[in-house]
Amino acid sequence: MARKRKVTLINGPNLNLLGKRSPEIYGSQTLADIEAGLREQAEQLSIELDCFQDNSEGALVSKIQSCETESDGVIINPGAYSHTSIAIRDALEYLSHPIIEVHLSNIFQREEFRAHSFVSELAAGVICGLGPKGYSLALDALDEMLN
Ligand code: CA2
Repeated sequence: MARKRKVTLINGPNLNLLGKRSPEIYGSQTLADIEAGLREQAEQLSIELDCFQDNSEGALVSKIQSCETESDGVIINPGAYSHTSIAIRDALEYLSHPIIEVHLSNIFQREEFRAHSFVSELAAGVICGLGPKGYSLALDALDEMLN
């Protein structure tokens, strides 16, 4: 029997606050709600989903490094580190698996500093502005890529 495909969902700083503040920008679903929906979707697709969130850059870098052996594909919302972190970019560059970058908000409609992400050039695809649906679309895209 074929080995189950593994996808890691990584969320960066402050995304643990989803649903608790700023619903006008980020919506009303909590991160736990989003992860639960994605786990259901993953089960339908016979994908093993690992969900991870951390507020610190080092923890995110370590998690990304572990994905090389622990995962077949990565969905990442690096939060504000998208716009600042060369360490996260370098860790992602070392991965040989497909990466999909997701942002809940449309980063191009906001402050100018959000319009550049160090991650985007490494990503197989970038989804932004569609709220939590973006994670679901990313999982569907990885399902196709990993088949
Ligand atoms: O739109 C996105 O998903 C972002 O990655 C979210 C980051 C922001 O820095 C990026 O520019 C775009 C911020 C996440 C903060 O999340 C909060 C959620 C609820 C309340 C406060 C912050």
